Amino acid sequence: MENLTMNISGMTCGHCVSAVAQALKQLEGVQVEQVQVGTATVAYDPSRASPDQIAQAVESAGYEVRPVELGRAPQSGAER
Ligand SMILES: [Cu+2]
Repeated sequence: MENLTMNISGMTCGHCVSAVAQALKQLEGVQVEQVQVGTATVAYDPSRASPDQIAQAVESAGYEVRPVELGRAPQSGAER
């Protein structure tokens, strides 16, 4: 299992937390580790799920995802 932590914008309350957790739980090969307002961490099986799929599930729940541990998003480190 690999870990994936996402920054999620658009989350404001407990309802958002459960909506995101729900969306993640429906994915195959994904285990929800922690969901909080603004961030979610999952463990996933790379042979069954990809970070893209995981991010997409959150996005289709209505939130915007910025992956922080994909190693491919250019990070300026100047995010206020
Ligand atoms: Cu909410």
